[in-house]
Amino acid sequence: MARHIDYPKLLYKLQGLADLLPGVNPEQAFRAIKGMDTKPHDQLIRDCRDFQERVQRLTEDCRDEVEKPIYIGVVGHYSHGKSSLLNALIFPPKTQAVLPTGEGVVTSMCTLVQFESSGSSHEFYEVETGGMERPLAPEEYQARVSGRGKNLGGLSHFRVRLAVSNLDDQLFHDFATKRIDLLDTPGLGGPYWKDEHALMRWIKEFEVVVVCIKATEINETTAITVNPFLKQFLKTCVPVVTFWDLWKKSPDFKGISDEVKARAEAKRRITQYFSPLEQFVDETIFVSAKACSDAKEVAKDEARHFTDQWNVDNVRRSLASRVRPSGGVITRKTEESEIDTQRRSKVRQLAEQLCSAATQYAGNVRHRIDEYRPEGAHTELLEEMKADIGRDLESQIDRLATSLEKHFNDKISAIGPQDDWKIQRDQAKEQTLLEYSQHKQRALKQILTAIDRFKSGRLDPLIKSSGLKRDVQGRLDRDFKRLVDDFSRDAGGPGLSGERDLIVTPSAGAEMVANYVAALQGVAMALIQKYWLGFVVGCFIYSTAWWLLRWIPGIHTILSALLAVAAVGIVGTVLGFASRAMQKTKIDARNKTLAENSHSKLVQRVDADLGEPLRKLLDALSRLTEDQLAPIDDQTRDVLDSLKASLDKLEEATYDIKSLL
Ligand SMILES: Nc1nc2c(ncn2[C@@H]2O[C@H](COP(=O)(O)OP(=O)(O)O)[C@@H](O)[C@H]2O)c(=O)[nH]1
Ligand SMILES: [Mg+2]
Repeated sequence: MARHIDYPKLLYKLQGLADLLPGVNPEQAFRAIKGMDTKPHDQLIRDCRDFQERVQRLTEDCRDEVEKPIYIGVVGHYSHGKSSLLNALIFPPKTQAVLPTGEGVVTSMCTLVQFESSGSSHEFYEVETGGMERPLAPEEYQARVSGRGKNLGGLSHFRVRLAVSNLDDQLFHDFATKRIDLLDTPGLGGPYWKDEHALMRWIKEFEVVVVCIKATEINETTAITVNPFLKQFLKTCVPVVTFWDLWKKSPDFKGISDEVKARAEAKRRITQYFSPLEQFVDETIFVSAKACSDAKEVAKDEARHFTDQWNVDNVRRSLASRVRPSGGVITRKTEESEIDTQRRSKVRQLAEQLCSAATQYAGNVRHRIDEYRPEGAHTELLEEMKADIGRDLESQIDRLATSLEKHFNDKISAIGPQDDWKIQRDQAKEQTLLEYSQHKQRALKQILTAIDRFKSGRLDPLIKSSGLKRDVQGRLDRDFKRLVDDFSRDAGGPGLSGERDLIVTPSAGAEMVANYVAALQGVAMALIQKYWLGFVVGCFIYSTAWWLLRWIPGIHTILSALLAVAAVGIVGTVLGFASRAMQKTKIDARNKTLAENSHSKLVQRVDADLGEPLRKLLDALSRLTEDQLAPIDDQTRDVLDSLKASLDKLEEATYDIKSLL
């Protein structure tokens, strides 16, 4: 046998599931993110909203099904004793009838009779077509239901809530716990025939219908009014022949004196006229509700045919058999009544539908979350930008250094020994720097174009999909552009920082001093080492000649002239040394200049001139972008993570529900 469903537990779990639903809609959370435009997440939000609504609806359907009352209708021709039967069924004999009864048309509108375990007194309401309710005093109800007093336009039905504690039968406790309601209907064929539509609506809701047929009117007239309704109703019918105390008075039973035969005749007539009741005819109950309510004693000769409650208790038993497990006594916990089985299968079907829809939707949404979850793509992209542009930059720097080196070296090398080194060198420097400036402009332009291309081709689509608000995006664009423009203006202007120091022109002063000292040393050494003997001999001969030949007139002039010639020779030698020293100084200066402007040194200086500021620009650009995108990404991730957690909880809740089915 199928498992029982613990309805209170199921309702509790359904409520738990419904409570989780706000968590599966990230709309609010997304909207709360500052500077965030939800557009990229709109599809996800829509999906979640759909999900939320659908699960909510299914949850409510399921809850409604659990809580839905089961309706048992009492139908029949008017004045065939429907209200009387209900009164006798529900209330102890000799109590004042709650449902009004009487000759002619008394019940003008349906009355829903409900049972309440906890209530202490009966309550009466009128229910408007829109569902609004108004409490009524008991007498007011009696008057209104009979159509007396105010007209009933706009009313849908009456509702009576009976406190079970005031009724003695256990059956109604069952009715209260199982939410089984009885419906007293206006008689068919009466002037309230116009209520036919209302009755049709109710008929669809009925699980069981008690069909009252007056013993004296089991005929075609009654059948014509009752059959159209019965044909619409395909579930269980309980035929009840009312006024059974009067059968003998009916010409239909003429010639029959035996009650058993009368019953057989009544059943035959039912089969004859009421074809929809044919399959239930064996279970027909013969009652006298009025006699029961009046607590009229059953005559001795009738005692065979009536219980002391005039068979009204049989009607109660018949209903109990449908409400309670077979036999009326719950022998096993798993045993269920027919009504319970039906309810369980419906509830199970709806709950399963709910669970599978929830799981499926949760799966879909999870899929979407994975699609949308920002995994720091912008950080990666900004790194890529720095690396890409950095590579470009390196090759540009190398190219610039090479061309600097080539131009300057060529010019320096071309300075001849006769040229003025300083002037020529400074000219070479000026020209080289001028050319460098032009090359640099070109390199800059290329790099800035590359940045621009990277921004529009790679960064912009990412920024767009990030969910950054349009105005924030605009501000980011402007700031980005401003940084680039500021840089390009500074870099393009005359004399970017350090540009003049690109070419170093070292002074060769130290070398010159050293060279001249060396030259002097050379002269002195030459004199001392090579000519000291000659010098001494010369000095001796010269002074001897000066003294010995003093008698020769004019000899001193001649000797002086000779000394002058010798002195000139010495000075010439010294000058020769000096000029060599100067030449050497020039070569030293050139070599020193070339060494100071080697390729590697030039690369360093160009890097300081162009590379460093550009790298700073790239850092600033990436920081700017990161500062805008990172918070959005972080918060988006948080929202999506908590959405995921809610989905997990929701799925867990559906597993819980499934385990109850
Ligand atoms: N003799 C007799 N009278 C009955 C019986 N049931 C109902 N009545 C009377 O028949 C009249 C109509 O009954 P009511 O319950 O209002 O019929 P309804 O229009 O079908 O609800 C009332 O005056 C009742 O007292 C019965 O079993 N025997
Ligand atoms: Mg009635």
